[in-house]
Amino acid sequence: MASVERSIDWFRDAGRPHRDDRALLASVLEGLRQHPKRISPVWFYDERGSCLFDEICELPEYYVTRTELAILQRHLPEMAARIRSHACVIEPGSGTGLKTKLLLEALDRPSAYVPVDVACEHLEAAAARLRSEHPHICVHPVCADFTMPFEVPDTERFARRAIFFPGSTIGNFDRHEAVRLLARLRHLAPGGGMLIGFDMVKPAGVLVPAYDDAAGVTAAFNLNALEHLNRRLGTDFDPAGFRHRAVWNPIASRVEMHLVSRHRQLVRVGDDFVRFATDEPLVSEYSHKYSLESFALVAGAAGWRAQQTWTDRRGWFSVQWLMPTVEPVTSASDPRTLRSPTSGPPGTA
Ligand code: AVI
Repeated sequence: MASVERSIDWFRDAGRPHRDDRALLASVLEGLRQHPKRISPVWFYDERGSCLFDEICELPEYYVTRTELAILQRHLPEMAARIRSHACVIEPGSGTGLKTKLLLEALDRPSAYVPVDVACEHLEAAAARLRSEHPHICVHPVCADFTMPFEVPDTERFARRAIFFPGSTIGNFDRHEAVRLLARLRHLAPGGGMLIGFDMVKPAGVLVPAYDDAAGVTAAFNLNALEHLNRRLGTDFDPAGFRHRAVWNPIASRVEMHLVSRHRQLVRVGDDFVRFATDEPLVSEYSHKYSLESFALVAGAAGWRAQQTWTDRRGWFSVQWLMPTVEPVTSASDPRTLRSPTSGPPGTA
């Protein structure tokens, strides 16, 4: 449980510019003292990292974005029928990109759109754009960390709510975090549903290149986290002293992104030093892949049940319309029911 608390803290801390830097440093240092060493994937997303992520979404090897988009384009009328008319759409992580635009256009007279994101300026700018494109929809951006409790504007108190959570963002949380997050979102939409996209298990020969592309964009994205840390917290990581690695961990059912130390080195983190051995990995991201059954367990533990499932022909990605169950099917804190190893693969733990 402690590791769950810690890693949700990571998401929260790194996104908050007003957090005092010492607390942020302490949180980074805590991750660097784990075995294996870890940093939060939030460190990917500075200005450059966000551009690199956009590039990743266009890569031939990164099937995730285009597969989900194709499912949405094919089945949007059915999805819109599930969401029904006059809905208030809440989007954690506020992708104000193509998927959001397509969904809002497919819906019958949506009453409001509530994007939720910690990047406040970016959020306001995107909201202004959306308002001018869709003057009939009330856009209420909420500047908040969606992994923490947040309020939907009071004006939307009585609207039927639908959560839109695409992109397999849920895969970047371990199973216990995912249950906690989905349970929190369930309370946000009492009686409403959630349209969620998640990536599915597939051969390692497809998964690994998706996270280790030939053009080296994902490698640059991964290494950029170190530049971001240096700039934001004054650490002295030498990005040239690390190499990118993506591995498929079949036991935990996830792709892991590592930054592997090329040689023995010491890195200054605040007033402390962190020692890296040659070939020692620093884990920068987990991207969990689900089967329909394993996702049903996670969703069920959070009090959701799939009412409709859409997948592509290869079964690589799934979009589901979830509705709340009366009671969560399992206890979120019971590791036996979830069967979710959270430690690294043999050799890295
Ligand atoms: C944002 N998230 C769903 C991406 C993923 O596939 O886990 C992040 C990413 N990491 C490397 N490539 C893409």
